[in-house]
Amino acid sequence: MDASKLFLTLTGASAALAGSSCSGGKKAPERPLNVVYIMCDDHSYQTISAYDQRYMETPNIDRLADEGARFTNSFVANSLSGPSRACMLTGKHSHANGFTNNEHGIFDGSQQTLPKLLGAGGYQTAMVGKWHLVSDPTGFDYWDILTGQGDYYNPVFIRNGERLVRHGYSTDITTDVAFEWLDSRDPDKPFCLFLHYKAPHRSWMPDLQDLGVYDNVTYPLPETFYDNYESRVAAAAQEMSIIADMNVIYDLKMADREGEIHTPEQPWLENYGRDLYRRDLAPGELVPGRMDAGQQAAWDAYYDPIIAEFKQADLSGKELYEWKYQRYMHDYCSVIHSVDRNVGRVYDYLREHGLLDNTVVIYTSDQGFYMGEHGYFDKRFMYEESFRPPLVVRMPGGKPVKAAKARTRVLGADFGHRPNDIDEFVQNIDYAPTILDIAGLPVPADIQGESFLPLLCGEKPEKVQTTEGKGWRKSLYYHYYEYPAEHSVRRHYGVRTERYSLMHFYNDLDEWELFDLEKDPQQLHNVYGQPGMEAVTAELMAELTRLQALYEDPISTEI
Ligand code: SGN
Ligand code: CA
Repeated sequence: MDASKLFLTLTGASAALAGSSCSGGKKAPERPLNVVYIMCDDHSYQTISAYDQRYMETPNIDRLADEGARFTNSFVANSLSGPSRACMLTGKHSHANGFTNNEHGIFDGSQQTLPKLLGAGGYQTAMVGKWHLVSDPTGFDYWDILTGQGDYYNPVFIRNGERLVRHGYSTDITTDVAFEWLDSRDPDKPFCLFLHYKAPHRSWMPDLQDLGVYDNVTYPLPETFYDNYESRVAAAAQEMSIIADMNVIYDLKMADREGEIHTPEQPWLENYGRDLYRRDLAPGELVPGRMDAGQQAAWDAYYDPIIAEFKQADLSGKELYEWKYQRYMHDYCSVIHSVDRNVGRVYDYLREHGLLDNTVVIYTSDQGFYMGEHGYFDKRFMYEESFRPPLVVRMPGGKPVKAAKARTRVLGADFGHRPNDIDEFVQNIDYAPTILDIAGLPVPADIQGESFLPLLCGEKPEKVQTTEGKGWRKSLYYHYYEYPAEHSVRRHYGVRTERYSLMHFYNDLDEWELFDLEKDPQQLHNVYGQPGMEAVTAELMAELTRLQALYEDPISTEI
């Protein structure tokens, strides 16, 4: 192991455990520490009120941030579910852990992973909820996973290899299963619980109790909703546009009981009946992953009048586009309402069982998501909204973190400033080393991420392995692979520094994009090749090359 890294590992862990800067000089947290790692699927920072107050309130997630830290420069290495999960489990970029895309990936469970390292260090580990890595989980004491993407209603789980259907709503059930495991664990050993919700993945089906919860809200249209993609070829070539690709039946649930609906602008919808958007729904007996008759009646009671009104309105053009945006936001935010409630349940469980003072709670998502920015839904791009997952960490004892003074500017997103913000660049390859560090366990040298526990302890790291010169890392590497595939986002890799984002789209395109996030936080103007950008471009190219060499990315279309 790199000596400086070892030093950081030890100082970080000891600061946390000795309760110095992390506990404000008060009573030290009991050791060893437990970890509850909560990860949603596609949860945008825009729909967490700790980050953005425009859309909805998330008091339970906000409380975690208030009682610890809010990360304002948190990024992923590859903005897609399976790859993101593999990065988290291994602490390595996609090419190094072998799981580059959802379509062809099968996670190699024989490799070194976080749960195996925790287990060897005396921890109990459980993986509950969305897994999405195709092969069975390895290295966990207990696993109870949703099949594939998972279903919202009456989902199928695989519990330590045994298939079973659980009745109810996915987010609630996933929390219930986690509680059952927590209740049955050995109380004398520390634990790490991976609690992975399927919500709010497409097609954004709310819990019955939350249908209509935001019906009186009109969501502000993002400024870039009607982006014309001028100067950005790949940005235009995608198929994740709310206007062009979001389906009013499949995504927005607008098939009536007769089964057919179509609009002049989307005649191809003619062939789609209610079964398409209702793949989670079926009349009659309980079918795994589908609603039962009672659930369906409650669903229809809410949707039928909306469907009738939609048919009657016969919208087209901008009226239709903006109606789609509103419907999308209503569904998505209603799904998050349930997630936030369940985060509250987890908090209450920890409090009621006396675990809040010796447990670190992490809340994040497998990637960021578009809430209509650039006209998009989905993720995948290295553009800011999908590159940035939310990340908040509640520290044992619940005191706001006192972040060290050296701050990185937050460009490309407008979060305002809070005293417990950690503005340094972190990435999901950092989660494994951070959790090992929290556990007081050594971080193997081949892990590519860095422990950010020192940042949570208010320390200024002297040096980390990915940085030339002093201090914390100053740039991030990104690589997205899933193309050709759904949504048609081209393969690309790139480098993000405090001010700039440089990316190269390759395969059947050969396009570079460069954004000055200080002048153009919304990334509307690609300045690659513009006069005056030569020196900056050369510097960024050198940094990109350095990172590709450091991480040993072969840049091959074969992977
Ligand atoms: C599904 C969705 C896509 C989504 C991918 C990946 N289509 O294929 O919209 O991009 O998952 O999402 S759907 O018709 O099945 O809803 S990921 O978060 O799992 O990577
Ligand atoms: Ca996802």
